[in-house]
Amino acid sequence: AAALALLLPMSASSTDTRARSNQFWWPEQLNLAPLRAQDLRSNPYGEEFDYAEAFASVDLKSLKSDIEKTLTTSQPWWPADWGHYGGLMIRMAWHSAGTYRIHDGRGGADGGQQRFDPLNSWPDNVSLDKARRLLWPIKQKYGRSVSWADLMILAGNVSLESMGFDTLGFAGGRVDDWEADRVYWGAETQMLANNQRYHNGQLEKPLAALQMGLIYVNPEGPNGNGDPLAAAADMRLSFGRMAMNDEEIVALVAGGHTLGKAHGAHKADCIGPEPGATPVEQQGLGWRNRCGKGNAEDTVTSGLEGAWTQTPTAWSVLYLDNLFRFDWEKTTSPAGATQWKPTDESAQQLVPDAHVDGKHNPPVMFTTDIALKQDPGFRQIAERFWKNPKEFDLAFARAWFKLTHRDLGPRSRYLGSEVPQEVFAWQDPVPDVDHPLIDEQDTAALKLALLDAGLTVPELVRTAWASAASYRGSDMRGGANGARIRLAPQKDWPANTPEELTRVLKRLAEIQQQFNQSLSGGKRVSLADVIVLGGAAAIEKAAKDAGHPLHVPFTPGRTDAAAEMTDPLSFAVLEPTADAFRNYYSDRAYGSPTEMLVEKADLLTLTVPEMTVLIGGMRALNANAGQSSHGVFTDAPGTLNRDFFVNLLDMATVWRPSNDNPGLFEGRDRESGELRWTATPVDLVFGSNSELRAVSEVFAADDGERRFMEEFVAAWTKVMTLDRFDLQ
Ligand code: HEB
Repeated sequence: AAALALLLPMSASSTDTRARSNQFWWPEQLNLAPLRAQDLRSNPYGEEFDYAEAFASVDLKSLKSDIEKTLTTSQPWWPADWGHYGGLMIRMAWHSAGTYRIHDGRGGADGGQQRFDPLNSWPDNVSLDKARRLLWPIKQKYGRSVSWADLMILAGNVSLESMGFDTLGFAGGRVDDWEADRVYWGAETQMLANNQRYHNGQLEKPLAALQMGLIYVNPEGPNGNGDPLAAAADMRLSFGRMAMNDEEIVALVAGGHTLGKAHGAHKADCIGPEPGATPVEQQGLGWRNRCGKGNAEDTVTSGLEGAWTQTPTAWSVLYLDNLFRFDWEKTTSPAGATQWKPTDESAQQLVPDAHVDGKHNPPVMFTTDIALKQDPGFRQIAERFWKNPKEFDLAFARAWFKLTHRDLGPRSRYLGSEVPQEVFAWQDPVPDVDHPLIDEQDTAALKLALLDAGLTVPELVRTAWASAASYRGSDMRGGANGARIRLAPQKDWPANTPEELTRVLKRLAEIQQQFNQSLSGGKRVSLADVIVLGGAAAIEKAAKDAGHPLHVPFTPGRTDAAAEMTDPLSFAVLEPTADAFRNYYSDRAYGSPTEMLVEKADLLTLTVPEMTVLIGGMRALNANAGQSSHGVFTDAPGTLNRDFFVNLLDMATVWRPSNDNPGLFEGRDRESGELRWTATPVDLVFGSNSELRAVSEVFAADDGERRFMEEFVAAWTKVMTLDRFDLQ
């Protein structure tokens, strides 16, 4: 018994009576939980709730004036610094948006995830529980018509405006989540652990923050080392993974720290546990401060202390002015944190205290602020901003709008009366439809032309999939609209089999042109639509060839984006380094082949049955990247059939790892030993993982044919229309 006990995972204790997941017993097992979370049933507003409609009923002006009033009404339970909550609210908005990361599009303001642990309890989010409680009366008043996600960002905007800054505007449309997103925030088991997420000197992908529990970087420099140049490198890396360049970094940090203050009046041992670890009577408010009044001038948030400027509730260029006019030396806050103060005697009394009348303090800088002065690249930009405050204002306005709207998806999702007119490249814009669309008759004729174009079913399917499946639900980027598949960098992605793709797209464009010439009444069809319709036509043919004719729905209305509005660097992060649906895997993927299967399915917002039926159907359609035959368990490749499931579950086949091709598998006839099929781990997991096997059995059963066909078409159509926000 003693030996057996040793095999238990470390955290197992005989008194812990909670149900344990299979991940606890078999941590290596594929975790399908992210896909289970696509279920809408935990939304208390119900599945029918339409947020856009609800938001349209809100008078944005009066909502903003309600927020404005809250900002300047100090509450005794959490007194406002200088009588204005603006600084706190801007930090809340920035921390809400700032978790966004480009490599998987996760994080960001959408969903209002800051309400939930772990973000709610991250050490970097100290005191933001108070900011949200201050806003509760407004949330209560507007109810479902204003999401928390929108409210947090809007509160940041109103704060800036209330303190004299002209923002570019605000778009609503962020829909609240109702449970914590299952985001991979890092492997650490301790908050703020040092140096855990670097492998070969590289920050682990898709992470963007440098330590667990931080939004981005440590204000005291890497691991708190107080080195501004090293801090600059961290800022570039980390903000880079938030899609921000040097100019945007300088604008954001200088702009943000123009307002508000840091809080570190006492040592950290004054502070109680974070919200997630508080007893019920604290009602989710964490970090209770036992020292002094516990708030106001005794507040402990980050442990750094002080304001950057002499007017912390009014927009100015004083942050940059102080940074360059004074020499700065290292000092420690009352809490013991490393920060910087001016050497100049005359500067020691510049900043009025936030709470104590008549008291004055020196301005402060963090190591990450000093980085803007010491790093040559940052310095050049910061000096330019200092000398040209108008440029600084504009740069901050643009960077703030991008920061807070980056994960809201395309402009067609923007709601409300304050959406800026200007179109930004990072919004991945597509042109408006400015002509009549093709009707059902035209569509039928075009389908015939597409099937008569000398292109195969797999070619048409692969091309449509490559185009649409670049979508990711995390930040609503990618997808078929815009036909950016024909532009750099997508046309050259290895997963897209570029030689074939170029040839297919050329042919599709010829057909598009001929067809458009034949249309009357100004009607036109875009290449983006032709690509998707090609997939639909191919699947209809593949189903007919399998003896089961069916209809694949198609709705025209996509347009073709120009190369000028396509920033190749910004699109590079959408590259599928693995796409299990095309049985494609590269060593640049940030997970194993099967983990990347669930990752891709999750980014495509698929459920477990949708993922399963798509894999089986795509294999039968012979749609693998590079035309490999792994997982194509059928004698009739290119037709739509459920042979993948039937043959995978067939006990007459026995599977072994391939000797010649490490990472691949061979399926042989159990009796004769004859080679029948080859497979990747992705193919085999549908027979080995017990939950996936359960779904595979549904399609392999004798009564599963119809279900398979219908579910495949439904899931395929879902993927093809993920970016059609105009249809929803
Ligand atoms: Fe910041 C504050 C850090 C960026 C905005 N900041 C803060 C603090 C800290 C930090 C530590 C203090 C807290 C307390 O209360 O204590 N940041 C930081 C870092 C970074 C940043 C590290 C990177 C580099 N910020 C930023 C940005 C922004 C900001 C980007 C925006 C835009 N902040 C801010 C504000 C504040 C702060 C507004 C104030 C708050 C109050 O007042 O409460």
